[in-house]
Amino acid sequence: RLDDDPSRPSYHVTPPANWLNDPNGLIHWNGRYHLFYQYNPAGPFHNTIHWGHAVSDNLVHWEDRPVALTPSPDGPDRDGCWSGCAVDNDGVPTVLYTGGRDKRQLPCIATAADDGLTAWDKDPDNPIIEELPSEPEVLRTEDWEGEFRDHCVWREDGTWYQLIGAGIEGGGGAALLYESADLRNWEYQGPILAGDRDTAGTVWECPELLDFGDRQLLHISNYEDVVYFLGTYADGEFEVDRRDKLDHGDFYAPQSMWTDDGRILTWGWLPEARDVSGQWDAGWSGAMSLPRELSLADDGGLCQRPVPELTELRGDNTSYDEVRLDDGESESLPVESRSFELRATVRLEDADAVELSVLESPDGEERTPIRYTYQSEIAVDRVASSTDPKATSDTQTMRVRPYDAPLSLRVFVDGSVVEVFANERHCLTSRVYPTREDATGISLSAEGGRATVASLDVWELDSVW
Ligand code: DQQ
Repeated sequence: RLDDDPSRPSYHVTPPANWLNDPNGLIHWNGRYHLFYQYNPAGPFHNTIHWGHAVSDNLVHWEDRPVALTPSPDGPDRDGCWSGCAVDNDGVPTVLYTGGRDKRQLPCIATAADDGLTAWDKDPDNPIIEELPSEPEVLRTEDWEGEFRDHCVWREDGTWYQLIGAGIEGGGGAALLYESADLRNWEYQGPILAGDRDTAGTVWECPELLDFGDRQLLHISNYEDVVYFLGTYADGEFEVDRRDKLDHGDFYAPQSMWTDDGRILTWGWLPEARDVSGQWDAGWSGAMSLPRELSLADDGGLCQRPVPELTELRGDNTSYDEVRLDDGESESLPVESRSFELRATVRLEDADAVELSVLESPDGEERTPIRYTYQSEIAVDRVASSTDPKATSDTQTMRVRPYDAPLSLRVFVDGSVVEVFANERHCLTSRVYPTREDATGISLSAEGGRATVASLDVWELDSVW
């Protein structure tokens, strides 16, 4: 593992070196949590994608496993083994993924050859779907004979169902439904939901349907954002009653695992926010988000919280019952770290905003402020995060609810990751690249009035490897 780079996260899953993108094939199998991911072992760029593999007994500590899927030179996945999911087919762990070959995207299937899920047998009949659906017609581009990929598979009353992400000719993205008795022969049923191109993107990648009992959630990745729709899914149709983004920052193509104890855990790809030459210099690219537990609140909204297991990583603690801030006053915390969790309750009193600045150099040349304003907005300001011109310098924002109560904030800083959870509902993840060794400070300040930060804790977090 590359590990001497201060930008390398230590408690977010990363590839041992080289390139990582989407989480794939998430499965809790024989008591172990398996996380596969889009991986290029040849370098820190997206090409000839394999499936990398990491495994954990407790969702906290991870171990690298050998590459699990490799493109077959003569197979339908010759150009890449793209995203897909895993299911338990009556005791046979099975993955469905997209093979790329020439200009085609071809659904493939493979079954586990060992209990550790380290080797997979690809089905000789791959691809399992060859014809593109014609109603509605799948979008063709210069690069692709059909935008038709990524798989979400589940079983209901003995029948298998599958969603494949697509783009529709003349329309927007869509999640297409298929049905099968045996995971190999699939019958097309039509879109469960299709988006309006202007508001939901031209292609939907990595669709996933999650069941919360009487309500369902469908999320899709539309090249820019991960949009989720909450509502009800029945008889092949998704009825939307609300929609938002799963994360408002650098987070893409998430996938979820149903654990044996009935939880829905979601990981997303945290792409880099530095240019390709910066990634090339680093020798690695991409990290996974923390595993997030998804559930529905009493008011029907979506809750997202880091899995409770992560508290096991907590080391040295700095704690305050209360920090009172006057207008313009700034308070530095006695912590120097690039790898910590901060938890606090923020009350604005009569202030316009409270700023929590992380990865801050003593002179403030490099710093990443997380600003909470009276308009109930959280902004992660990357304008001064790094003096490296290869790093993105902008501001990412999200709205938080409820508007009138104190804000409960959890911030996870890890090398180049700043992952923010607000009110256990809204997430904003940013990638930042301080260059200075002393960009490890944390400070708090208020603007335009007084504010209180209560129950403030900072824990240094250990590595998960
Ligand atoms: N990444 C995969 C595709 C998917 C995209 C290729 C989303 O299967 O559509 O690496 O990031």
